[in-house]
Amino acid sequence: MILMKDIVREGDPVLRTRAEELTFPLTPEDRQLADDMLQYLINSQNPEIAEKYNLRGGIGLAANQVNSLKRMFALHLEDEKGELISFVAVNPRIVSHSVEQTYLTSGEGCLSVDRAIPGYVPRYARITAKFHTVDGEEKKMRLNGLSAIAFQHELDHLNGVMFFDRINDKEPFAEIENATPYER
Ligand code: N9Y
Ligand code: NI
Repeated sequence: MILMKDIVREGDPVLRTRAEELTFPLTPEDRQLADDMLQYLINSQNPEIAEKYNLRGGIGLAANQVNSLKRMFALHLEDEKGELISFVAVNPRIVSHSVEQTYLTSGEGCLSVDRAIPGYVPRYARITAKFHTVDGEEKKMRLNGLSAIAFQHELDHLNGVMFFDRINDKEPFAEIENATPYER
């Protein structure tokens, strides 16, 4: 079971390192890691379990954050239509995206960052993503709203990028071109 002590924090070089592509079939260890990452998110969103184990709630988790440079991340969230978006993405990529941007009006946070960093983080409003499941099956998915924002936050982790890298440092709340804000 992944706990907060297993989550790497800001300053650790693993968060600034590009994660490596996986080949199929995954090893039993890599499958276990995928399961554990998704389970962390599920547990962290369950009030009783989160309190018992002191888990900070999350909707996404990238392998870098648990000190592994494997190209995979987990997402577990309910989108604006009330649909459950829950999967592990292996070797994910964005194959196309909208010109329109979006950003969380409340800004972003990160399980690897123990401080609040104010500012808008520009993201594509809509993306078409491709990735492999843990079984090696190729998936193509259109995402928008919160799920698109979260996918981009996680893909950034796999590339060694942190959300605050994308904040305008002179004017953190400067208006973002072509953007429709996302109110959570
Ligand atoms: C976990 C992050 C990923 C999200 C940050 C912005 C988009 C993806 C995470 C810190 C604590 C709160 C939590 C969060 C949330 C957001 C919207 C609606 C409901 C992965 N991480 N959080 N960040 N929750 N809940 O660092 O989930 O934003 O890389
Ligand atoms: Ni993060």
